[in-house]
Amino acid sequence: MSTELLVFALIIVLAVVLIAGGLFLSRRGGRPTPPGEPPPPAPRLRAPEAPPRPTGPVVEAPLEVELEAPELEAPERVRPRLRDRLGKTRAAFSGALTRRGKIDPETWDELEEALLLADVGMPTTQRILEDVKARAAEEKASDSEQVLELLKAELALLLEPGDRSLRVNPGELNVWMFVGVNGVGKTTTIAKLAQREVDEGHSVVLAAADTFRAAAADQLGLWAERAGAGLVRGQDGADPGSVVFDAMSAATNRGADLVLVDTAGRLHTKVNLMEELKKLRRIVDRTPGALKEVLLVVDATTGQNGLAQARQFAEAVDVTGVVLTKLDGTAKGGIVLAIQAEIGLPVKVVGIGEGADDLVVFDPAEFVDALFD
Ligand SMILES: Nc1nc2c(ncn2[C@@H]2O[C@H](COP(=O)(O)OP(=O)(O)OP(=O)(O)O)[C@@H](O)[C@H]2O)c(=O)[nH]1
Ligand SMILES: [Mg+2]
Repeated sequence: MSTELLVFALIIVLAVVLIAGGLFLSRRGGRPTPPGEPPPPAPRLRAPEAPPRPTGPVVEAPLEVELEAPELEAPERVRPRLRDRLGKTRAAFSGALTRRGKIDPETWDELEEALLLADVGMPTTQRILEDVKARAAEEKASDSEQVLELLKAELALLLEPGDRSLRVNPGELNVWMFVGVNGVGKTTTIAKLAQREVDEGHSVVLAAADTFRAAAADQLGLWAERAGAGLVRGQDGADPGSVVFDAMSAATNRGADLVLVDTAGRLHTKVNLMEELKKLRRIVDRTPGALKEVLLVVDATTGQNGLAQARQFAEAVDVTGVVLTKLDGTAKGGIVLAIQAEIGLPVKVVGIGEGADDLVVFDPAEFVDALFD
């Protein structure tokens, strides 16, 4: 064999090795994208980058500002479903018409009992019953299956009106205030919403205006860190108004989108505490148009007492909507209907657990579906 032939054979072997190596490496790089299919999105492993620190003089002592959002690993989130957490209220509602068949006076008694058990409250229960009875007569409904369908339609209709959006106008300072009695879930709700808003790319500052309860600001600080939000806090016992003022200045200086104001829990019957809340609102109102939401947080497990709270808070600070918490552990979910029908306040979001993701935007149709098997 000549030297030329040997060289030729060597070149062929080298070419085969190079092509095989190339193919192997491209497989390691992942599934090739078929023509016409968009490339898969890159996995998001980090929280959005923290915006720069404020440039101007922001906050005077003794307030503390932690605006550098920490870089956190953003875990994959699985949003819980309302239906899965509404078991107890559903049990109360689905027990409504256990006796299937022809409508008789007992059908209506059963329905009334179920609605009251689910804490819909007497006035709203009566209103629902009257409407369903009238529709049943109109449509000449004769069996309980039809009544159940009419009931669903009536509940959806009752919950339909109301603006359920939580507003964040781009390019301006937006403030949401959270108010309510003690222990209803204000701070937890702020944490959940902060997480959601940061995930949506908003720059968020939490204002720890609960300076009354020791450790309240620490609790908020922990949540701020987890969510990648900034925090403005005062010392225990400091004037909550100054915390709100400084949080708004800090947010303006850093160009933040949203300030979430955590207020101390207070009894709706305590006049001086309700006056303090009005004052906080006035401080936010000094920046015209900044206050987008005043959210009343109501604990669903307190049932009808939530209505009295809603009335007093709405009167004091002009509430824009309700956050109904702890819907996961109660059969009293019917309070949603009472709040809407009797106070005219839309439930905007509901808390269905203690974790950062346990919050869902309230959707009337989804709620009504979730109430029945
Ligand atoms: N099961 C359940 N628990 C909740 C929910 N929301 C809040 N909690 C719990 O309720 C308790 C009180 O929550 P906080 O957020 O501290 O309530 P708060 O209104 O800020 O309380 P104060 O600041 O003391 O007035 C905590 O144990 C929370 O984990 C919810 O949707 N479901
Ligand atoms: Mg709190």
